[in-house]
Amino acid sequence: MIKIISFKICPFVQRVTAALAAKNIAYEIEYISLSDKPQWFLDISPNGQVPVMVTENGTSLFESDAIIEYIEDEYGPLEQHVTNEQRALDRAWSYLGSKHYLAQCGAMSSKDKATLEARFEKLYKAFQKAENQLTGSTQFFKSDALSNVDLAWLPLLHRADIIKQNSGYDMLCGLPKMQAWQQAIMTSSLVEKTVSSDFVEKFSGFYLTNTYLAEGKDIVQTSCSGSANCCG
Ligand SMILES: N[C@@H](CCC(=O)N[C@@H](CS)C(=O)NCC(=O)O)C(=O)O
Repeated sequence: MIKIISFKICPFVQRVTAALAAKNIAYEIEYISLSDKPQWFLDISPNGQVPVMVTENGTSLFESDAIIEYIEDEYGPLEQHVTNEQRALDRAWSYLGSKHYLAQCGAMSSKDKATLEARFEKLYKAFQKAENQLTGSTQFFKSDALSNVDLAWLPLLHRADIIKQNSGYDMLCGLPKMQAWQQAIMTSSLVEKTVSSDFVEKFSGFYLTNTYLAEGKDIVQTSCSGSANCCG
C-alpha cells in the first residue's frame, strides 16, 4: 500500500491526501517530528521535507507537485476529457494556490496585527485573482465537480475557515465568491478525509496559541487586506 510521510498540519501533505481521498486511493500515513527528523526519513527525502510518498513499488517520491502529477499519471485523472490547454490552466491555478501555503502559515504565525496584515497582503492578492476568476454560478472552481484546482486550494480554504471560526478573522473578507467556494469545499465530505481526527487541535496549538490570532473573538478586523478597504 502507498505510504505518506507526514507532519500533521502541513498543507503540502494535505494537498496530496486530498488527491488520494478524492480518488478513493487507500494509503497508510506515518507522522514524523520536523524538529527531530529521523535518519530513515532523511535517507529517503532529498529535500528533507514532507510529504514523501512511498509508492507500491517502494520508490520514495518527494515534492508535492511531482507527487500530485504521479497520482494523476498512475491512478488516472480526476476529470475526463480535459484538453491540454485546460490542463495547463488548471495546473497554473493550482500553483497559484499551493505557492501561497507558506505565506498563509507565516501570516497565521504573526504575533501582532501589523505583522499579520503585512504578511497577509500577498496572499489576499492571490485570493482576489481567484475571486475574479470564479463565476459564482458553480459550486467548485470550474464546475459542480471537484477538479485539481479545488484540491490545491483546499488547504488554504480549510485553514482560513478554522481561523475564522476561532478568531473571527476572515481571510476571505470582501470576497463573496471565494467565501461560497470555501463553503462548498468545507461542506463536502472530502475535507475530513484529508487530515487526522485531531487536526484542529494540533493546528490550534500552533497557530491559535501565542499568536495575534489567538486573541480570539476579541480581534476586530478593520480591513480586508491590510489596506484601507473597510469590511464593516
Ligand atoms: N516544496 C515542498 C515544500 C514542502 C514543505 O515545505 N514541507 C514542510 C512542512 S509543511 C517541511 O517539511 N518543512 C521542514 C523543513 O523544511 O525542514 C513540497 O511542495 O513538497
